[in-house]
Amino acid sequence: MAGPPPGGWDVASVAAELLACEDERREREPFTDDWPGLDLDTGYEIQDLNLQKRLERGEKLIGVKLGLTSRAKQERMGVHFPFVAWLTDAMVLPVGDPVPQGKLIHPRIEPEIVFVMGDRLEGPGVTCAEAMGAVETVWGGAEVIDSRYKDFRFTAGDVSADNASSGAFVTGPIGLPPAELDLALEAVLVETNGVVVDSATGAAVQGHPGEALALAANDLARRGHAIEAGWIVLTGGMTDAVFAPPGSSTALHFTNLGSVFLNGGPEA
Ligand code: OOG
Ligand code: MG
Repeated sequence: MAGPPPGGWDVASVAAELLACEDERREREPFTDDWPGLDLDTGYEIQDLNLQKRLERGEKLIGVKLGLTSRAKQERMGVHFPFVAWLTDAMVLPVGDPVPQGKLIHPRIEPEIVFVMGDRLEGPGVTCAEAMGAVETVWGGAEVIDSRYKDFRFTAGDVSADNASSGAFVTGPIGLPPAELDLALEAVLVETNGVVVDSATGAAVQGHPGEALALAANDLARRGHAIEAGWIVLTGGMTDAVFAPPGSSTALHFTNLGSVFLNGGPEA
């Protein structure tokens, strides 16, 4: 296996290995098998180092994503608290494009409430109401997650280091000002290959997706960042994610925010 010997990992070598896995579509075992001390904050250091590398290679920082904000996600992944990761323009999937199988290892799709920020939001101490006051528009979205870890097996440290399994995302057809929606009651139906397999409302996400946004602002403040005007914020999967292999079709139907369709595309 490439990379330093087991137990010889540090922030720089884990960061380099994770970006290499991403670029080469190579999965691996979680680092915490060898380095149990890789905790959430160390994961954030690794994530930040790789953001720097993404920017150096020409990607643009366009926002943040939250991970594990719903009970459905926390229970499935076995990590019981939410965290934040970075979004760059390389992760934007154009509407109508298939799941980018050629770039991903084992993509899964999850429905998310997505915010476009009108104002800057800086923690600590941000409340849900303040957070919602800084939102310009609300969208339905599909995140295509892709862990660099085999079978999506990871701890909080592994997954924060891996930029929260970032892959790609696409937003739906309708953007509304937040005052026009009761987001806790905004529902989504998850349809795979023509069968509705799951459903949830916005309340699944920390009680209200605005709470997830506040959490992101407050967590980023700890790391010396704010959420900037114009940024996109993915507030976290409302349901468990569904597999999206070649040949599959996934549709996410939101009550007021329209439907998002994603074709699994041809074999990579
Ligand atoms: C971690 C990524 C979580 C979400 O919305 O909860 C995430 C994973 O499930 O692999 O993007
Ligand atoms: Mg997600």
